[in-house]
Amino acid sequence: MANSGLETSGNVTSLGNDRLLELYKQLVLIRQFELRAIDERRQGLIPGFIHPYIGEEACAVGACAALNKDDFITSTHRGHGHLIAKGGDVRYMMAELAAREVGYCAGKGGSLHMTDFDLGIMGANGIVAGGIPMAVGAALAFKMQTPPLSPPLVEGTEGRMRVALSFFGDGATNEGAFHEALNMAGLWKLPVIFFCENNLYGEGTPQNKQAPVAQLSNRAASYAMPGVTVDGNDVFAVYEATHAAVERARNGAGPTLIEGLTYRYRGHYEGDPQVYRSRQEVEEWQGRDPLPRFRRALIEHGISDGEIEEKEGEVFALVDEAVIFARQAAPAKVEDALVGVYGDTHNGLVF
Ligand SMILES: Cc1ncc(C[n+]2csc(CCOP(=O)(O)OP(=O)(O)O)c2C)c(N)n1
Ligand SMILES: [Mg+2]
Repeated sequence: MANSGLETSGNVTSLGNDRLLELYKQLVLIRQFELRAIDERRQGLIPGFIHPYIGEEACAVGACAALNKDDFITSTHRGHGHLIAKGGDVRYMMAELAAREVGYCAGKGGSLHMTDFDLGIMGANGIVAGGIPMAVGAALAFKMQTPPLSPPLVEGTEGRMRVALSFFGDGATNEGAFHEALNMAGLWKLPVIFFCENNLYGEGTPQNKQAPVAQLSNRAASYAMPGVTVDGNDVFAVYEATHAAVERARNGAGPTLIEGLTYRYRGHYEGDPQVYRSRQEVEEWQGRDPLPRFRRALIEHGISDGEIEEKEGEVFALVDEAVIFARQAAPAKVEDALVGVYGDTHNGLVF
């Protein structure tokens, strides 16, 4: 789609069929994890809020496919998909949603704060645009550490620039933090990728009532970086744009703003009455569902129905296991509420 100065270099077919099947598994896992979490919440296992990502899965999966394990991401209030695509463990995620002490934040953070530093996940974030400056900080550290001052997490990557990728919504691009972060990243040519998931709404406000520009990638021009708009429901398009941005960042050429056009099929939060949009609009977007679309692409690549169904079976088993894990785990204890607040450790993590 629209492009200003970003060359695409990642050839998605070079990923190979095994990798394509893994990406499909991630798409299905994100969706099934959330459908199950919604169901378990109704039945009382999960006490807090859930902002479902259903419909937007291709953004997380396509973007994270272009990253390495030791690259970092920041996420949002709609973060389950980002965590799963970066390798998050659905057992600890479900346990966190259920406020269990084995959960990602010891059962104290819920959906909005899940973090796994070992996987480069700097956390979901309840503050709109809050993760964007954090990614810029990580990118500044990566730039200062290249060649690395300490041994790299992944062997054989000495001297290679790590990158940070920040996921955020269309609404976040109207926050001051977005503009300040892009300004600094553009000025210092930091290895960071800004990934805007434009799902057309910030809560119940349509995007055209919150921003004076229709194409949000145009905002990149103010900060001297390429801006590109892609079909955010197409894993291939997202992967290729992100791959190009990552190459650029690793080579020291600086940041990129990517806008993925997508749509959430459920409410802003689970329970949202959704009075601000029509059923017809939702159905139109459901016709562009990223999952059946990627499934068809796999068949075109010569992958069989049987191989695909095997992956789907693995997903159902993982989600079942996650629910059993969460149900059987001990609840977080009130007396532990302040543990981890002031620089002590929990499960080996320094807070
Ligand atoms: C700084 C800040 N302002 C307002 C809110 C309340 N809020 C939570 S989500 C949201 C909408 C965000 O829209 P967008 O960035 O497009 O993300 P989406 O929900 O569409 O994924 C708002 C306003 C908040 N959490 N933080
Ligand atoms: Mg939005």
